[in-house]
Amino acid sequence: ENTPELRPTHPLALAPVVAPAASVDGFAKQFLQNLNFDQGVTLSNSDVNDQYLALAYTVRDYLMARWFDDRAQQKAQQNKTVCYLSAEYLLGRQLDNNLLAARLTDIATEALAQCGIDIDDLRAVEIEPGLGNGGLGRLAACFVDSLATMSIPAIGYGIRYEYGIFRQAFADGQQIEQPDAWLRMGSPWDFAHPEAAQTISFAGTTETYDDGGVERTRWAPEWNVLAVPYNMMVPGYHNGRVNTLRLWRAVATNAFDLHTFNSGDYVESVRAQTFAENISKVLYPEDSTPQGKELRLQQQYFFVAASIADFIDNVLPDDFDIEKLPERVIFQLNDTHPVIGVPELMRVLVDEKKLEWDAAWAITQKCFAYTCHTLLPEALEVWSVDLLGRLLPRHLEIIYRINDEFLLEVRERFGDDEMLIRNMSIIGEHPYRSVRMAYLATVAGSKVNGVAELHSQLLRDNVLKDFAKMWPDKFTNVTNGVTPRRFLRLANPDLSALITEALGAGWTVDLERLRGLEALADDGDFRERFAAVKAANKRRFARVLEARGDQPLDDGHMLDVMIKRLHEYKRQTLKVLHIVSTYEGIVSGRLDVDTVQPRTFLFGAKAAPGYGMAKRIIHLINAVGEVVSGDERVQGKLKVLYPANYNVTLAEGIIPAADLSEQISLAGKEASGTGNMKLALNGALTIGTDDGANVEIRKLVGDDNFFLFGMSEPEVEALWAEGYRPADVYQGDERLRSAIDLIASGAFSDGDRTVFEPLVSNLLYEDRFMALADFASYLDAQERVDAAYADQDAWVRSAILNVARSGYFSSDRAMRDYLDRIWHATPVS
Ligand code: 475
Repeated sequence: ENTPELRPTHPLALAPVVAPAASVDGFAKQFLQNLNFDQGVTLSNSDVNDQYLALAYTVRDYLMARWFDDRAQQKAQQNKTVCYLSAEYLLGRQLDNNLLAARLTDIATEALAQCGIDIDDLRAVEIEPGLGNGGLGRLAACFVDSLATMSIPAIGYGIRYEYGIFRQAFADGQQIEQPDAWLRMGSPWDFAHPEAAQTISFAGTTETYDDGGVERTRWAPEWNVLAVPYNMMVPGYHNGRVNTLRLWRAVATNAFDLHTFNSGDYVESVRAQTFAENISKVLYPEDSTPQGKELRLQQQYFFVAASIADFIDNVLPDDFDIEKLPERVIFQLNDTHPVIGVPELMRVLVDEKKLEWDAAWAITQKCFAYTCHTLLPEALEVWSVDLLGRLLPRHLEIIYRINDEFLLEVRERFGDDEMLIRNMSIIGEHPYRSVRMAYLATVAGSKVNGVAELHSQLLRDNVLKDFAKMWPDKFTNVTNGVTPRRFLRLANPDLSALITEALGAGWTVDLERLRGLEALADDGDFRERFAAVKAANKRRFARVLEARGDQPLDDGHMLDVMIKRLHEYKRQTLKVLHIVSTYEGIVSGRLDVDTVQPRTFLFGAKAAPGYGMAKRIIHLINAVGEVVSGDERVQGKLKVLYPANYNVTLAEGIIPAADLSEQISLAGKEASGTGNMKLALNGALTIGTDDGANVEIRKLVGDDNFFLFGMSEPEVEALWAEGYRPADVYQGDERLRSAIDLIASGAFSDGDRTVFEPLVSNLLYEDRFMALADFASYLDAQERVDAAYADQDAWVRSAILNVARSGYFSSDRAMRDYLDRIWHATPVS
């Protein structure tokens, strides 16, 4: 902005930016140039990381002109922009996705081959940016992909954590965490813009002052940090568009050390800068269980305040009339992590832009919408008033006023029902005074959505029922989706080729076209080819395991996968009980080993480092795996695989190879799930409860192609109401008793009965997620799975129908729903 007006005369400076030639020669030339002049090595001196970086720079070079164009057009058109505010983006590797989007895969492969390089070797060295925990973060990554592909003006805003989700390793079957130094070998996909840094303030005091007869408030903060944006390209698929993901990094200001810490000790004041830089240092590894730590609130305010300021200062034109803000932006709140943006926008409008409170509030309410991703009460974020008031004193005042006016509205509407007022208040009083962020988001947002039909209904009926009564139209549903580019086209190239051969190429951006495969499910020839693809994917995944040094994947095994965060409500324990029960059946002679369907049970899951029970479950899975896989009496029929450090890259290997998808959460607990969609889309059959998006998957693929088991959500409620005693279930079911007894006996812990005792007694005497109550039904469903798998031809038919009927779960469809129901933004023309 402060660059003086340039007056170039050189013809090159006047010409438009052009991409390198889209040919093998053009690519090779650009690649070698980047290797020489950006990496500073010759081809013969370069190592694989040099080559990977030069390749990444080259891909970038092809996208650059489009990126410039897109920004210019968006600036010119002044369309409404979707600003997706998310503390997490679980992106996965970038290279292949960007090659695909820019149609460069073949050219790049050939150009590198002509340089003597196998592109697969370069693919392998990319470290994925793991800037998220699980479903919520991966969803954000799918959404920005779809927005770019649909030419929607959108900016993803988030945090550039220096350390992403920890790397998981196992020692004696137990999880250990290692830091994820993902930036160590370079980060070729982002661009730092220190000149566009925002100053973000914290703490201090507020005071009122007389502003020409109007009383206003100002905030005198105590300390600042700089938020430096790093821009990443988000290329649309084959549409020539490139959107931006803008991630903020915290950097100390000069004022920071001088003002607050300067005591004449230079070394100490420089050292103190790390305090500020800690804000973007590390991703909190808790999934679905916020910890209420001060640094986390700092992170949240840091990125949201920077994003709002960035949008107003840099995206809007200089002379913009701020009262028109809702015409130009919608800030979508990805769960409650960015909700502090609500009082921040109020502060900007009232204190800085000097709008009246009511006008500011009317604007703010139109500019935000809130997506809730959970149903677990413990996952609803609250901040103690103490902490929030200390860190953000002005924001706390604003929250109080929002609440006062909101509660007046409640009284007007429902009378002086003090119980109701207490229940709906944004400020909770027990066990300590706190700000309920989900309530603040609900009061402030123009819309509130859940992420699957059942979830949205439970939000309306339970978690936010008083709010839904007050504002029925505020509540809506948008069922989640996944990007077909990454999770079908890239992850499953053979199936993609088969689909393209059958249906033509358009399905990648119009996934409902997969319906065309339905007719082919009855074509024996097609079934054979489909089965051959699945078999090839298993072999490919077996090679991935081998390269990682994991246990092998045996031929002829059904691949039964449970891949998701380790959490009690997801019930990995129920899966373990099935494995143990089958094993126990074989060794006790109850089951004839010759009739047992060979199966490999594959787990992929990280546990939050502080979540003791989840870590114990990991230990149990590994312990059971070691015994079961190694017992000769099992004759190799049952194998348990638990490759460490499940991440997006590993998921891309597992999902296309999977036969069976385990979606076995207790009904009413899993908001949606998205792995369930990815697996169905790749032809795995689901064994699942009526929970989250499983409900919609089952409706679409049909009961014949889905293994339903377990209590429904109303049945779960009824059982709780009546009094659930898991020990009674244990007593009444011999198979269950044998399985649990075997674990309790120390059979999986070298005879040591203490190791898994806490887990066993939790199941017997608490079992919050009712694994025992659903056990019998689960085992029955697993028997149906075995019977169905024995008829391979029928199984493959079901698998094809799963693919054919999963088009609805494209994140493109989810984006259309957000656009129609919430955002009302239109594509760039
Ligand atoms: C749901 N993460 C899935 C997915 O909608 C759903 C919470 C706090 C702090 C850090 N991360 C979180 C989540 O709550 C989360 O990932 N929720 C998940 O969102 C996308 O499919 O059912 O559990």
